[in-house]
Amino acid sequence: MARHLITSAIPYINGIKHLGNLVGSQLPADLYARYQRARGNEVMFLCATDEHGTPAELAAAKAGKPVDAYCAEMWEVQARLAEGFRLSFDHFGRSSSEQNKRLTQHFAKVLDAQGLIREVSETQMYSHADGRYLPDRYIEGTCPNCGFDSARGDQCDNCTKQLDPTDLINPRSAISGATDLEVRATKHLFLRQSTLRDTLDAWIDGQTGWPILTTSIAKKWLHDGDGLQDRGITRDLKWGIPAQFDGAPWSGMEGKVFYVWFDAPIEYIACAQEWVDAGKGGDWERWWRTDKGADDVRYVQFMGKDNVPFHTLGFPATLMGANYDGTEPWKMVDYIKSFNYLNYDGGQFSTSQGRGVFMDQALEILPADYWRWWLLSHAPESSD
Ligand code: B3M
Ligand code: ZN
Repeated sequence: MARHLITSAIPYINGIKHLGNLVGSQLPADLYARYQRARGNEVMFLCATDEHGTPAELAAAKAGKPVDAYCAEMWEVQARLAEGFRLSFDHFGRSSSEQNKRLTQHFAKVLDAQGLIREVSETQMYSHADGRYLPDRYIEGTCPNCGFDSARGDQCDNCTKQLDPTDLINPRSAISGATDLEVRATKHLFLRQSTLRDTLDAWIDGQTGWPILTTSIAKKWLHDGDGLQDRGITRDLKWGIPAQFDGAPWSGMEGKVFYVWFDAPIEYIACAQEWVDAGKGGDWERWWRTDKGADDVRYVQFMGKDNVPFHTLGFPATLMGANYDGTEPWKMVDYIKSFNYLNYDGGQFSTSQGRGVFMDQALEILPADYWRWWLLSHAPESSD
């Protein structure tokens, strides 16, 4: 009996997901998990909510709720909708769990011990109108790469380029629209991804049969322009995992949290720990540590194309970096299945604009199996 570890990209907590989100990650992952179980294979199928960072803070503020209460409520809503669509997760976790907090802080400590973290003094946008720093999605502007006028501070949704807020042309606050922004100095931890560039490049070259969509996006960010840049893994936010070393203070990082894209993929592992702590199983390491039984596991990830850079470069850099000296051999992904966008009425689905059909509405219209069949038979594999 072969063993299959399967993860779906973990949806942001900031509202009910639309059918475009569903068809690009959770639904095909569920199809694959059911297929492997039907073949008699042992399956561990994990998903969770992605609860940190600016998407959560912005959505909670809009709903007028404290962010922790908002997340708890929305986790419940997303878990019920997943049941409604018959998504057969072995566990549906939360990136805000204690398990993920401990594991994320552990990775930061190990990466630092391997010499892969450096402190960087950098500049950040401060908004006088909003009385706060504006990291990531708190800021919008024109993409310096493709000219798209609604690029966010962390990434351009049009060309997928990863950005820093200070890269944006004509930046504005996503909260108030204010443009009286001041550039201020602040200190952050950076993951020295550039050190791992050749290792990552060789690792991707060594994969056979990956979808061209996956490898082309990974190769683009490895080789285009300045290549793979070191990335800031902390933020000046209140909500998130405190930037500490295995729970001990990290001098200079007081009041800062880890960047959501640092802790979110680590939740794939923490989710298996949550599965154990929920009494559903006894051993998570045989899925995640190759020195503890995971060497014969086949690990497949599912995601939309906008998530590919973080899964082909960012998260592998975390895992490879933690094993730089060979002491923490984490299970690396064997196959990354990525999807183009499902469009709605000639344009993109949009959560922020409420454009499209959302999971709750869909279930009011038709039973889940109709949607499952239609979406999976129209999955956007070769183009949007
Ligand atoms: N939450 C983005 C998304 O929902 C992000 C995925 C994280 S996967 C570790 O599309
Ligand atoms: Zn762009």
